[in-house]
Amino acid sequence: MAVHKTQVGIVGAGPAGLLLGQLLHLNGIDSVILESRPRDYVIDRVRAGVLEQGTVDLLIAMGVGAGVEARGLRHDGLFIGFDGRRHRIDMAELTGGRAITVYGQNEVVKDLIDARAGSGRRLYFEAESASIDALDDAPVIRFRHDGADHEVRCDFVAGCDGFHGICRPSIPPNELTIYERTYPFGWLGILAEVAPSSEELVYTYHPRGFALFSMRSPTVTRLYFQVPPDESIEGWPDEAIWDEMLARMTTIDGWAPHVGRILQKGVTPMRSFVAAPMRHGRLFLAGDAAHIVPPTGAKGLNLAASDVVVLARGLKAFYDTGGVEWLDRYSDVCLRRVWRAQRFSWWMTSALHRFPDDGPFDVQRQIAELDYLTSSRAAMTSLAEQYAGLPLEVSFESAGL
Ligand code: RFL
Ligand code: PHB
Repeated sequence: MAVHKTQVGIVGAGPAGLLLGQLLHLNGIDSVILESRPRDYVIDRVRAGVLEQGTVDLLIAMGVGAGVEARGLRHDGLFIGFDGRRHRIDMAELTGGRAITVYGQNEVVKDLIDARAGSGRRLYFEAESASIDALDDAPVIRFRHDGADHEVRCDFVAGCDGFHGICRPSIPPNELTIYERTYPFGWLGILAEVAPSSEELVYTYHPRGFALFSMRSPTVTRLYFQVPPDESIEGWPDEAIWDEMLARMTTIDGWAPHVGRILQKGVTPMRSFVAAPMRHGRLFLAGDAAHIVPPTGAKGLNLAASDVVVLARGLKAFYDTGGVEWLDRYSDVCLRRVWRAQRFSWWMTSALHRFPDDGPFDVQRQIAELDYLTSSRAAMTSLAEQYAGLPLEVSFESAGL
């Protein structure tokens, strides 16, 4: 049995685990990161694309912002499409200059893995954590790596292992309250090798269902549309996908996505989920391990980032002074932001999707809501400030940046 000793054992090398590892490193706190998947799988996995202003500022403050500054696409606004028209919401003008940046989650993860390598701190790929024990006093994480049994002995465990990880299930069920909603649809998403036909995102409400126009770079378009939750991707040849995209997104004035070769396609279910509290003994959950939002608000990755800033602040205070006040407040501080993002994501989802049981009344109500949203400055400002991101609860300085 190989034994690894460290201050913080981090399970999962997604955005939450990698960001936390780097924040701790910058504060001189050691960690070991365990990731069940191979390095290339973690980097190639296509997921989120929208970074809030605060997440971009965080990457820059952490010294890992060179990629997002060079290749990130700053968007000052977004479009809401319905009734065959696109309506622009000028986010920057409405929020005093705040914006979002399109930069793939896989790019963020790659930049952070490079930074981890540069820090000389330990990160094991293909190291699947099997159990965590002794969470009340001296935590131990057991994992398999290179055909052998290993264990990490640490002061704290950060459960950054996503929705399907082992950290949340290792908390006794009677100590957690689960809040959950599943939606009667999923998203079929594609990555296409073609220049985006709009410089900003377009969220479309259509009688056939929701559709979203996004992008990854000046040569790669990312598109989604609403499908039944159990839809099989095998039933969707590329041509049928393009027909459906164009049917939902083409506007009266002739705007439509450019069609190109599909590089990747898949179906994602949609759910809202919160596990509270986000802490048990010396285990702290962060990111998707503790909460899932439907992707309509583009909040998942950004919440993972805000959680770990709060956690880093608490761990820094502990190692600086022995004080546990910030660690004790971790769950409450995070959950306030999590619930506001949940509410926003639920609202965006409800406003823009067709619900199977909805009748003509609901359709007219939805159109009236979108009409109000795109014509009232107050309503647009509300969307803009939430989409660009509500302020973080703790300052970067207090987290040692
Ligand atoms: P992750 O990224 O799931 O990382 C968890 C990591 O833990 C590993 N793991 C284990 N490692 C060791 N031992 C075990 N037993 C383990 N079990 C699991 C996993 O392999 C994995 O590497 O969670 P994290 O770090 O909390 O990050 C969360 C984000 O990935 C997620 O919230 C976003 O991708 C959500 N999301 C979006 N968020 C945004 O902010 N903006 C967006 O535009 C956006 N679009 C999206 C999205 C998610 C999507 N999908 C596929 C769910 C679009 C889509 C389609
Ligand atoms: C994406 O580009 O993948 C994306 C953009 C906005 C969303 C969700 C996903 O709301």
